[in-house]
Amino acid sequence: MQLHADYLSGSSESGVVLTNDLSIVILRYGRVGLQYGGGCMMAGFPSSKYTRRDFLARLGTAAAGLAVAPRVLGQEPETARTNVLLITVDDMNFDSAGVTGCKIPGITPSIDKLAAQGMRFEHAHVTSAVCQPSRSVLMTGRYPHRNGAMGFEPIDPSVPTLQESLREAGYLNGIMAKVGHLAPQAKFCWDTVVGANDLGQGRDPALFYSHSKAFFEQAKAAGKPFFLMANSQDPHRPFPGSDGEANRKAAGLPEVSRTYKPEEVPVPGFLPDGIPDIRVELAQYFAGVHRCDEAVGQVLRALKEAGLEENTIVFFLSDNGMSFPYAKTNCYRSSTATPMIVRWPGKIKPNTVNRHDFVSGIDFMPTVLDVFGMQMLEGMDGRSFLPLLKGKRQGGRDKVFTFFTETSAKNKYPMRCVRTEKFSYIFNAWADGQTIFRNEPQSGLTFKAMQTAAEHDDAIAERVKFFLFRTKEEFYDLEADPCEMENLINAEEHKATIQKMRRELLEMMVSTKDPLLEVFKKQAG
Ligand SMILES: [Ca+2]
Repeated sequence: MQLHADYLSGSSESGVVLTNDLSIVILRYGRVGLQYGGGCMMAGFPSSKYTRRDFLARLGTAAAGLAVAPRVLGQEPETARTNVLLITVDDMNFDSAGVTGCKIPGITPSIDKLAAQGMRFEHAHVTSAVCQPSRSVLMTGRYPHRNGAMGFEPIDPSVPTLQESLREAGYLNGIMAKVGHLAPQAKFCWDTVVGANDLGQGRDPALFYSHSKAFFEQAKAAGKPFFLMANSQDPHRPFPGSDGEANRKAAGLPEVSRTYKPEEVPVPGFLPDGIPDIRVELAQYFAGVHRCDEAVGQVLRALKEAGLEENTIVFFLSDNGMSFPYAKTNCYRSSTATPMIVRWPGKIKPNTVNRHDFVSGIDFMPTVLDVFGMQMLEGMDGRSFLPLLKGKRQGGRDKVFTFFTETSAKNKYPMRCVRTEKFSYIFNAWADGQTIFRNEPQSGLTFKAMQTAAEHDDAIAERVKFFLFRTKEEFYDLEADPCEMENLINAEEHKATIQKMRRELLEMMVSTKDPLLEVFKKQAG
């Protein structure tokens, strides 16, 4: 950093050896960490040769970024810095934490404690219920079709990322696990990368502690504010104790500290109860939930021990719902609802719950930019919910749009959804009566057990058949049917509401140039 400041002030000739290749200056400036994660091209600064005069002249384009981070120039006291810690968990359902309603005693003490220290949102949703699209939305503020990562693809290189803005402003960018789910890596400017292999397959709480502690100390030593994305890979499949996990044990997966009996765990309302194998698999899932909570707790412990708790805004969320039928990789409530918590000491009133405002994945990047007073970028679909964090009101927070396009195996099942507090409307472009839905949440015990039970239970048979084939449109009354079991798309009494929601979806698709627009116009209604 000193190198950078000296260079700007023109004093670099006195004792500091500098190259005139700007990209090298910037890369050196950012190269602080456990492992350098790849190059990051600053906007307007291609990696050709530049003189110091060129550098200063071109600095104008980046001046806003530097101006909002005067600490880069050493003009702001250490205590005034704000860091961002984003902790994500992988495939945890919104209601699997104690604070969000799970009745298993002590299932998520760390998440519960974080909620008691901050603000929790009851209507937070990710934008797409699968890893890479969900995470790419967070870091671009754009819907999947507007950032390029509709499935397991890299974002469009022309789309600006949050990490690029932060890099420009002098922040240290770090990531732990799930690294490949933000691509191409050069667009995400990681100064520090801790791969899943160094974190017990992204699931070892003790390694999350030691590596996050090292990152915080590195940021302090570098004199930089930071953005750290700490990603637990629990409770993603393979669940602890499952056959799938046994096959991967040699790869460094840690043991769980707690296991659950099938009779101890709740069965979500969208799955049938009374089937032994479903409870067996849910018990495995909840062992993963508890372990992800331990990872959350260890990262927060490291933050506190580093003395950075007061100056760090912490965001917590799950990147999508649980990997069971009718949740992950769909557009149901349990697909995208996420137990979002934000803690910011002295700024956010502790132990508050926002029960009505809808916030979603597209809002994360603009909110972080707003927290830092940084310039909003053009082209983002989301908007800052900082006013809500400060206890103020904000209009237009009555719905979210959610998306699904393709599986990790590249099978396309395009869906769109508009969701309010009272109703949800889902459009399944792929549902043609022939195409069969096949995806990861059907692996393991639960879906097989449903298929077996379907042989002698008509209600379960109907649920299995509907899941496999769906229908073009779905509509649910969430007050009467929060688990979205009864499709009311043909209900006369909801006709006006359904039309209104179709119109809202259409308007979003038109305004964002959704590639599914023409299909929707032809097939909906
Ligand atoms: Ca996930």
